[in-house]
Amino acid sequence: MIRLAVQSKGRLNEESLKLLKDAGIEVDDTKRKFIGKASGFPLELLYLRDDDIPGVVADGSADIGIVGLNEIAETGADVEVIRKLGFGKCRLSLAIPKSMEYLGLEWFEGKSIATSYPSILRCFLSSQGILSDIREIRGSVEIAPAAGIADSIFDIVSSGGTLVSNGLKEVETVFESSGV
Ligand code: PRT
Ligand code: ZN
Repeated sequence: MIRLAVQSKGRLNEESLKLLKDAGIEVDDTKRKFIGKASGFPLELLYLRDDDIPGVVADGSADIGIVGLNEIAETGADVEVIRKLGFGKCRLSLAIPKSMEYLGLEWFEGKSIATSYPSILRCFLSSQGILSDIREIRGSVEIAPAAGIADSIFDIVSSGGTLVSNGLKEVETVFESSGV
């Protein structure tokens, strides 16, 4: 029996289950609980929050998982990426209020940056020799500058629409991600 960890709900859930379906593996999604069984294949599904997937694969609680590469990088979990999947594509970028002039990374020196990905950001900034005040927030990162919580943000960008509607502009792409 193989145990596969997938996101229980959210952006990767549907595509993860579709991948199984396309491979001829039926999963009873209507009775979704913590653990699900597949029919026609010796597979057990663990439905988890995406943040927890790298860890359960690393510690062997699951044999394999489907998760965003960004979560693997952020958690630093000791897992092997065996395949990039064609969905969940996004990037992690730095963004600042659109009225501000931006000439380069030095802009961030001494500034505060709100993010849910402090580890990836810390690693990037230190590689660039920039010292910033990283403020970890769990959700709605894009409202932080307007709310006066931080000068800028480091967040997931896909179409860029969320940044625009919050009066922000993307100035540096730091990390490219997809489902893996
Ligand atoms: O509940 P759980 O913890 O499992 O889910 P979650 O809320 O943490 O994650 P979820 O479901 O939002 O995203 C899961 C994964 O999808 C992420 O870790 C990424 O790998 C991937 N992904 C791909 C995205 C996006 N695209 C995306 N656009 N994750 C989030 N967004 C958000 C982003 O945070 C921002 O608020 O969408 C907004 C930006 O989108 P645009 O199109 O306006 O730029
Ligand atoms: Zn999450």
